[in-house]
Amino acid sequence: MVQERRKNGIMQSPKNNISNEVLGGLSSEIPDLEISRQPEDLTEYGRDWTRLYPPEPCGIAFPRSEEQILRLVRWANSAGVALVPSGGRTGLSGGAVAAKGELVVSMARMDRLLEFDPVDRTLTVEAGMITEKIQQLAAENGLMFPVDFAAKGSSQIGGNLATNAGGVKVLRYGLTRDWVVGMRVVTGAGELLDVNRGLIKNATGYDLRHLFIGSEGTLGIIVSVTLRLAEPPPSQSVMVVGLEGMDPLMQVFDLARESLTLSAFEFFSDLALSYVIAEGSPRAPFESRMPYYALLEFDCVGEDGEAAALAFFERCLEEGWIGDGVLSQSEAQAAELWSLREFISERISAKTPYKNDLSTRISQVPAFLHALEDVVLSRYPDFEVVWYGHIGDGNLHLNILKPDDLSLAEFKKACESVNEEIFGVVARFRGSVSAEHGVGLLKQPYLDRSRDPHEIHYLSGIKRVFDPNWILNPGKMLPEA
Ligand code: 2HG
Ligand code: ZN
Repeated sequence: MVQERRKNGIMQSPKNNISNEVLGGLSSEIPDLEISRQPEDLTEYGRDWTRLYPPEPCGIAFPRSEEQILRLVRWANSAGVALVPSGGRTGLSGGAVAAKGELVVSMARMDRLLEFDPVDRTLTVEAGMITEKIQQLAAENGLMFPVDFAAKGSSQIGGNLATNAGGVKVLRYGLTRDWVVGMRVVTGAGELLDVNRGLIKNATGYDLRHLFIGSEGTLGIIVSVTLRLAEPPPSQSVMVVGLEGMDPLMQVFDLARESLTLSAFEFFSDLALSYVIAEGSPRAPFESRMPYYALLEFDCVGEDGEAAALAFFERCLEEGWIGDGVLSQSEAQAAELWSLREFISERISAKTPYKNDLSTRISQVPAFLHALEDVVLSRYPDFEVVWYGHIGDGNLHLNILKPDDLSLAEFKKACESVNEEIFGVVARFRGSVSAEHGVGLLKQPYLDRSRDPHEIHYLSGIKRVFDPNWILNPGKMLPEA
């Protein structure tokens, strides 16, 4: 064993040495399967954007075909090796983290376009295709893939399905779930399913599509996907307005829904803005600084569109709901305004934020925000708390930033001690402890705050049906078997 360690030149834990032998068996079983044990790959592919869990995978497999995935999953069942299905690893709940010697199954080599069908208006692609590439392919064909979020340049469509990704256009276009008409999946039991086959109508019993969507790689490995594409909207404008407090937020939202055709209604606090503009680009939207900001994107065609936008803006000013604002005059300006919102997550990442991704029904948002604000002010007086989110969907991102002088462990403990109260508020408002980021490892201990014991019992039962040996992403979403 010692010799083997020296031979590989990698310092490995005993667990990984055991896996060394086992992995040798995998190479004999599937000789052309690419497997990496390079330290930099183990680090990179063993983690996602959470950064709270040290990566420790035993290896990274890069399958290139459905057949290889099928054989890999069958081998994992017989060898008793846990697999972590892995996309672009942009997740924020640790769903793609391999911290316990698992074998990561990266979909990076499976990113081909399989078919575009202009009549069905569908795109069939392998699961490793980057989200932005799908948007481009749709646009090249005069159509649109409307699921959109800041991580689109790195995230993969398989991961989008596995987490039922939301993002900034849910208000108008819904979630990833709404655009999936077919998928091919290798179940944890090692069977290939061809689910729904591109059909719009298919009333033949349980729709398995919707079990795999949002299952966080715990039921199967998604191999390829058929997506419906949308008609692009008319030309869009972006407006950013400054708000004195949280109360006017919903009044502005109500009026905007009534008088404009909204594609997005986003929200962020001044602290979020400070982090985004700290490096000089993008710039603040206007001179005055306000405690909160809302970003609206909406249809704006010609002079009539512009007039409606200005009338909306003036009414908000007259009512005293907003203190300032700006309306984009070009696509470049619209993009710069969008970056004020979309860059937040990346610009605060150096502060190792502890993330909460909470939701309630839209009608409950104002009271929900106040109740959370009370907890935050009384329990985190020393921490910087950054508020932002998709307020038009009732979804709030609450990021607590780590002070430089606190260790990661101390910081995590301090945040977790407040979770009881945060999740108490969520429970009171019948909300969710994970609106769009998934449960993964981070929210696993809190699953019972959003799902009752009967539901969790059924979820575990479903897991057992598709993954009887519990080899797919064990410990994520559901507790370890
Ligand atoms: C966003 O809305 C993403 O920008 C990331 O969902 C949220 O970093 C976060 O908490
Ligand atoms: Zn978000």
